[in-house]
Amino acid sequence: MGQIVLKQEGAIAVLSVDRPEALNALSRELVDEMDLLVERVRKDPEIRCLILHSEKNFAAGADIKDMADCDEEAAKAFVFSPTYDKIEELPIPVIAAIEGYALGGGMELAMTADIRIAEKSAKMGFPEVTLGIMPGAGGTIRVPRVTGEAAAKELIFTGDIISAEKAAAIGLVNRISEDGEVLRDAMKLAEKLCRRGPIALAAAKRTIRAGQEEPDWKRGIQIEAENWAKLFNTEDQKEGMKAFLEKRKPEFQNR
Ligand code: CO8
Repeated sequence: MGQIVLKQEGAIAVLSVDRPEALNALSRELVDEMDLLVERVRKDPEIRCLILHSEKNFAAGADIKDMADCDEEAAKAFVFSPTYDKIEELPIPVIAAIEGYALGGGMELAMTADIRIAEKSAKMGFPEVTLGIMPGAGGTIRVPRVTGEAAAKELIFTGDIISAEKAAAIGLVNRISEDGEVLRDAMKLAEKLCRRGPIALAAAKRTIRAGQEEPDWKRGIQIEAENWAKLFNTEDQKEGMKAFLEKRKPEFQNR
């Protein structure tokens, strides 16, 4: 216990792995702990943005020592996905701020975020095939979604560890920060998102996801129109538009 930490600064929560001796590799116990903290974030209406960030290394993958002796049954029991799905489904923006290595199950954790920022010298990749396995916590699903299939296949098939610059070029990260600045930049972005309407942000997040999963684009457009119209039931819509007309900044409610 105690290898994962949740800190809160106002409306922003920062979830960090604290296992420097193993480059923040993710053990099963650690992910169990993470699950409880993610649940806490989900239930706390004061939290409007979550940042995933760990000092020095984001996470060098799932713990290889934990997995080395698994057979198929034990591997089936070795699940990170429910926790990762919970993060992706949080009704608030999630930002991954990546320092050092983000590999395998570590990069899959970063893929649950809505926005990824990497520092200049960060190193990312999916080295699973070099260990005789493949990504197993959403990598084969979430990576092609953001990079397109061809870039995802190159990354996952080669197991290459790539630079922040290459990651940005294929859309794996949104942007690059100077070394040592990534958490500061993520906080700045989070502060901006916290000033936006939280109910509208949650609806936009839900609608973008629904659109990606909806094979019929006309149905996607319809879902968008329905979700858009529902926002006119909210105080935030009244406040946002009133504030615009009164030439002042809006004060949105907690989610
Ligand atoms: N698991 C366990 N220990 C690790 C891991 C890891 N993933 N990564 C690093 N460590 C440990 C090392 O064993 C070492 O420990 P010790 O000091 O006790 O020997 C310590 O961290 C420092 O590591 P290195 O000495 O290797 O540091 P280097 O700077 O020389 O190398 C690397 C850094 C390149 C990051 C190297 O450590 C490395 O290659 N690590 C493994 C990376 C990897 O292959 N990650 C993918 C793991 S598989 C995976 O994530 C599958 C996900 C599927 C999830 C599905 C779950 C259901």
